[in-house]
Amino acid sequence: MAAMKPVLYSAAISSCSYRVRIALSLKGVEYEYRAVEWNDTDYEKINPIKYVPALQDGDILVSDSLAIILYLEDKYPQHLLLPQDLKRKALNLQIASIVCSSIQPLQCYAVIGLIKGKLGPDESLQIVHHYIDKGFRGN
Ligand SMILES: N[C@@H](CCC(=O)N[C@@H](CS)C(=O)NCC(=O)O)C(=O)O
Repeated sequence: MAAMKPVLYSAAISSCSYRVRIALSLKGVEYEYRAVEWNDTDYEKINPIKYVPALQDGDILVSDSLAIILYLEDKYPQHLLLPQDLKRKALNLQIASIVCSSIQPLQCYAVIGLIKGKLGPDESLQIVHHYIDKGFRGN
């Protein structure tokens, strides 16, 4: 019997989902794509925090892009994403972690949406630029 394809819960404009789709593609893993709408209440049963992405692989459910990518790295050792050299591996994980925890969450819709109406679009854009620039300079 053919193994069931993993299911990726994703959204087209989500950068977090995008990085998982890149990892799946680099590893050549076939998967089922399920588009999640922002107001989809059923999705809460898959991921109580209601963010995309999440990956269902048989009875294993993983959410959060970096956790999913590291799961894929362990499950599908072909086309390794991380270098084996300790120093280079640490640097790669540092960059990934800075993107996931020190750039994206500080300038995402969830945060910029909170100040919507209080700041103009130019000021919001400045905040976005500030954290992206700061994060990338940190690498
Ligand atoms: N740390 C999470 C963040 C997930 C996240 O923020 N996802 C965004 C899309 S990139 C989302 O679902 N936003 C919906 C919302 O803010 O309600 C990850 O890397 O997967």
